[in-house]
Amino acid sequence: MTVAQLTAEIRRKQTFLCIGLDTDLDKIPAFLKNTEDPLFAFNKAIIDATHDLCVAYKPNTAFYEAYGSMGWMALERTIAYLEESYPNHFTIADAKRGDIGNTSGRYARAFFETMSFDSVTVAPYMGRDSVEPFLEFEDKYVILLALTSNEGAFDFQVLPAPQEALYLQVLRKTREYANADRLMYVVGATKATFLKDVREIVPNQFLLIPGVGAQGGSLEEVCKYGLNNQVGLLVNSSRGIIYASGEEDFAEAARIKAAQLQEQMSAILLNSKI
Ligand code: NUP
Repeated sequence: MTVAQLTAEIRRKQTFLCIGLDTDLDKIPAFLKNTEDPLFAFNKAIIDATHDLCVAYKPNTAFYEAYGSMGWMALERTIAYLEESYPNHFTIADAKRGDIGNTSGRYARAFFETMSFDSVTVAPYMGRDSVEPFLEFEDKYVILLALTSNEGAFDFQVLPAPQEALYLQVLRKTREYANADRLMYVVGATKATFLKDVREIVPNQFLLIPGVGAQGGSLEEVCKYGLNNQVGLLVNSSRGIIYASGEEDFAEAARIKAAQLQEQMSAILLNSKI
């Protein structure tokens, strides 16, 4: 899926919602736990109930790795199901990888070839040669961590280094790695006001914004500072949607939460005439 196709889907569906599939066996409804592949059964029900309200799905690989080969298989089934049933959704492997070049190349192969994700999140700490192997895969996207949503982001990411904050230098340097249509950035919704500075350096790139919902970020604030004239945002909520109910009605409850966000997004797009 290209960025142009993603933008067209956002306009068509009036939503830039990304649903996080952070599927945790301790949190899914009890009746699913006796099924043959509970993680996949949960994901499939959530996807079937919400696909018209969002443009992207983001499984965080940690939630699958935690269960060993069973978890990894559920992740493979989930991405295959999305590709087969809902091919117009952008898929993000939230894996936060990055290593010396040949190792990054293997990570890229795992997510782009063995599984067919459209994009993967990458930590930029090891620099250009750790990111480039991911960029070698045509029509696939790298989403670099710029300013993360957690409190610990203030430990290093905002330190002056020395001219300006480290995360701003990360943006300035890494935007040379590839065009805006191959690189995206993570900026936490909990740091919405920082988006003003982010947009000065990367006006055209898509931003993946986690932190709305369980982490308390504000969609309005994010949009105020982060929207560009192509929309340019994917706003993720994981727990706030997928665990709306722990009972048999979990998928309908997830749909209601996703629909609330979709309605807000639609109103914002209308008001800002994008
Ligand atoms: O800065 C980041 N913050 C963040 O929460 C970068 C991320 N990739 N995430 C991920 O987004 C996090 O690991 C989780 O998968 C999701 C947020 O989930 P929730 O707070 O909406 O449940």
